[in-house]
Parts: sequence; structure tokens; C-alpha cells
Amino acid sequence: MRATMILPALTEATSPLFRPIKYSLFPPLGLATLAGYLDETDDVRIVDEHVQSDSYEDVPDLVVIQVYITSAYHSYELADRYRARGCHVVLGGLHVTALPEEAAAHADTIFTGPGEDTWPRFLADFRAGRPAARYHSTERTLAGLPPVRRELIERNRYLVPNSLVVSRGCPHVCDFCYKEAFFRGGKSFYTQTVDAALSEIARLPGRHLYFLDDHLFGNTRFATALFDGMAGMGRLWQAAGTVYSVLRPGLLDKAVASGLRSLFVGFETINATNLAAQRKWQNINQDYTAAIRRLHEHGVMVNASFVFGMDSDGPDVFARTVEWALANGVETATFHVMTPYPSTRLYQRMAKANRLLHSDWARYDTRHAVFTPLRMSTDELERGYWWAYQEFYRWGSILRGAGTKPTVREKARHLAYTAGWKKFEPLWDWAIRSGAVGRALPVLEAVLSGFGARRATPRRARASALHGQAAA
Ligand code: B12
Ligand code: SF4
Repeated sequence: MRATMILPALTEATSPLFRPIKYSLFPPLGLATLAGYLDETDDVRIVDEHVQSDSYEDVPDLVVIQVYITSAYHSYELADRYRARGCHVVLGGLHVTALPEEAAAHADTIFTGPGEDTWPRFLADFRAGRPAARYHSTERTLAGLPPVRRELIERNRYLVPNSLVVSRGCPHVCDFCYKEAFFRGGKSFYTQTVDAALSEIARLPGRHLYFLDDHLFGNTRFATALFDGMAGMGRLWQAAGTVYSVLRPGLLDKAVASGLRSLFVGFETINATNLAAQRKWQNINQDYTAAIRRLHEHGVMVNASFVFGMDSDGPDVFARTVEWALANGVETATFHVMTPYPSTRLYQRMAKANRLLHSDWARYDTRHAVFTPLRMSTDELERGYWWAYQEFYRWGSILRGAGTKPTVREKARHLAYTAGWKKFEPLWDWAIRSGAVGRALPVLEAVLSGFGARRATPRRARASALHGQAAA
């Protein structure tokens, strides 16, 4: 069987908003995971439009497209083209799960939810010549997962080729998040076995890892055993976690001892009223400043994520948020315009209140205001969003953030990490065009490790763990 698997790009390279480095970070892990279920004799290729172009002139037996909301129209266009040629086209992923009827008009088969149970069933049906039109996932397990087909990925095209997920979903229920809807009909948070996760890690070459799990710290027993197992492997890693998981005694120390050096934290808003409205219960009453301090004391850099446009946000939210992040020495910040994704609670709430402005999915990209905010205009919201990025990443702010760090080496690490991410776009573009962005990985590793200064379990970290216990 011949199969073409496609991850369509969100934005065409001609858009002024396109930042190639952001889209050259991670390989298409979802598709490489699904490819693991194919036979060795199958002829399969993966096209990731974020890093490569293709003429799409082939006529494979099977075309697999992963559909995100912002690439939905383009995905449908590709699907229609291949179907016109007689290929069997299957669509799956977050957007298909959110709006199955819309996707079904462009596919021979659609999949809703994660693919680990439905995909092998479909493959058997397809080979037997009787594929169904729809498969809905209900059995949630990662037991017996075949190895991810990483050899189908061109490692050098990505800055972070060693991305991985060892769990699916998350134990929380924030109302703007895709997760409840995506996992409907089965468990919405489950993990691999610790042994399977450790073997996957052991198979990855080099030092650096990036866990893309929604919440790597979500199951304490699993995370503790994983970090214990990783200790001594000599890895440097990055991941995402919540404020609560950072403040919880013990776990962060183990993570750091096994190589954690930078964490993406969903602060979302510095306004507690917003948090209650978004059902982000786990962040309420957590001391955000203490969380950042604790991470920094452990030598972990912080990528803070914020959402603008929640119902209690007025026009002052942008300056307040940026000021707070800079004063706390946050290294990188990711800002979003709140975006009600179809099928989320937030979307239903907005639709009921008649506050949705349109259904142009291409603009549901967290940069555009697609709803009417309560305490400012859509224009103020979009302008404020861009202003926050500009303000946070101007040289004066970067130097101010670096200035909050206690030692010269830590100041240098802050400077190198923050400026490297946002200030050297032409250099990144050159590296990407020459197909060798992966060669920059040793530089990232050097910065993460604080130019070699970060020992596994710093003494200061142990002291702060005690402080954290008192605070938590
Ligand atoms: C890495 C990542 C990216 C990367 C690259 C994506 C990639 N290479 O796959 C980059 C940086 C490009 C990116 C960009 C964006 N992202 Co992003 N990203 C992620 C992240 C952190 C991990 C994705 C991943 O690898 N998951 C692990 C793999 C194994 O799972 P998977 O890809 O979902 O695939 C499984 C299933 O979905 C399913 N499946 C998927 N496709 C198909 C197809 C078939 C046929 C079948 C059977 C099954 C199937 O089976 C797979 C195995 O279970 C997720 C969060 C998350 N934890 O998933 C956010 C996430 C997907 N991103 C999100 C967003 C909002 C964006 C941006 C819009 C942000 C922005 N403002 O620019 C852009 C748009 C992306 C686009 N192309 O449209 C949201 C999507 C929300 C939504 N409802 O669509 C998520 C869920 C984060 C969040 N919690 O809000 N992202
Ligand atoms: S903590 Fe993150 S992944 Fe979990 S439900 Fe909330 S936004 Fe979604």
C-alpha cells in the first residue's frame, strides 16, 4: 500500500506574520505516531508543510491529513484534489473532532478523538476493502503503542527533533481548552507505562528532549517514577506544567534533577476573576510570583503563557501583564487573543450570548479577535496583543528581565535565550533555508544548561524546596 501523510501549514510562507522558526521547532509527531501502525512493506511518506513544499502530484492508495482549525480550509482543498484522483482520503485531528460534519464533506473517512484505537481498526478494514465512513475513539490506552516512525522525519529540518508525548490529555477542565471536547466518550487523561516512556526516551539520540504533553506533571505517581528513571540519563529537557505542579513539594526537585531546564507555564491571566470564569480552578489561590521564583531558584527558565480578552480584561490588561512578567524575570512569554474553538465550553457560551463575530477558521489563530470582548473593542484587543509582544521583546525589556537575575552567568543565559528566540529572525531564516536548523541544537543545549553551569541538583534548589513546602 502507498500512503501520503500530510500536516498542512497554518499560514502560507508569504504572510507577513509567518515566523519560520516557530514552525520549524517540532516534527509532525501525530502523523509519525500513526505511521507506526503501518506495515514495514507499506510505502509511506510524511509531508510537513511547515518545513517543506510538495507538488502533490502522486496518486497513493491512502491520503492521511491532520486538520487543525487554522489549516482547515487548506486541508479540505488538498483532500478534494486527492479525492478527484480516486485516492481514499482520511481526515482526523482536533478540528475534525470539533466539527465532524464539516470535515466529512471532504473525506472518504473521518476520525474523531485520538487515533490509537480507531486507526488500527480502520487499517484492517481498509485492507479488507470495507473502510467505514466514520471512526470514533472510545478506548483510551497507550499500552502496546508501536514505536513512533521517526525515520520518516527529516531531523535536520527541526530545531527540536526529539519532541515526544508520554501521556494524552490533562486532568483539568479549562473552558477555553480543546481537551474536553477532543476526548469526549472516553478517558481524557492517561499515560504510557513508565517503562515504555523510559524506553522511548532511551531510543532518542543526543541530549535534548521536549515533552509536548499537555500536562506532564498531571499524574504525580507517573511523573515521580518517570523523573526518577530519567535521573542519570544526562538529558536536558523542556516541558509544560501548571502553577500548582510547580508549587507542589518534591516533584519539581525530581524534574530538575533529571534535567528540566525550561518550563512552559499556563498563567493565562493575572486577574483572579477571569480564572474563575474560565474554570481554571487549579490556578486560583496559587501564588504566581512564588511559582516563578521557585522555578528560577531551581535554574528553570519560564515560558509564561497569557490569554487576553477574558471578560474581566480592560484596556489596561496588556501593560499590567507585561510589567508583571518583566518584573518577575520571565524569560519568554507567549501571548494569545482568547479564541473560542468550536466545541469548547467557551465557544458555546459565546455563541449563546451572540458574541461570535464570524466562522472564518483561518482567523481562529489566537492573533485575531473573533468575538466581541466585554470591556474593550476588538480593535483594542488585537492592538494590545501586538503591543504586548513588541513591548516584552524590545531590547530594553530583555535587558531589564536579564537584570533581575542574580549572577552574570544567569543574566547571560536570560539574554541569550530571549534574544535568540525573537531577535535573530534573519539568522533563523537562513538556517531554515539551508535545511540545517537542527545544527543550532547544541547552542540551545548550551543556553539551557547555563553554559554548563547547571548541576543536576543545585544546593540552592534544595533550600528553596523547603521554602516551597511552606508556601504550598
Ligand atoms: C507541537 C504543537 C504545535 C507545533 C507543530 C504541530 C505539529 N508539528 O504537530 C506548532 C508550533 C507548529 C503549533 C502551532 C500552532 N498551534 Co499547536 N500544538 C502543539 C502541541 C503542543 C503538540 C502537538 C503534538 O505533537 N501532540 C502529540 C501527538 C501524538 O498528538 P496529535 O498531533 O494530536 O495526534 C493525535 C490525534 O490528534 C489523532 N490524529 C491527528 N490527526 C489525525 C489524523 C487521522 C487520520 C487520525 C486517525 C488520527 C489523527 O491521532 C494522533 C495520535 O493520537 C499541541 C498540544 C498537544 N498536547 O497536543 C498544541 C495545539 C495543537 N496547538 C494549538 C494551537 C492553538 C496552535 C496555533 C494556532 C498557535 C498559534 N497561535 O500560532 C498554531 C496553529 C497550528 C496549525 N498548523 O494550524 C492548540 C489547538 C487548538 C485547536 N482546537 O485547534 C493545541 C491543542 C494547544 C492548546 N492546548 O490549545 N503547534
Ligand atoms: S490545564 Fe492546559 S491542557 Fe489542561 S485543560 Fe487547562 S488549558 Fe487545557
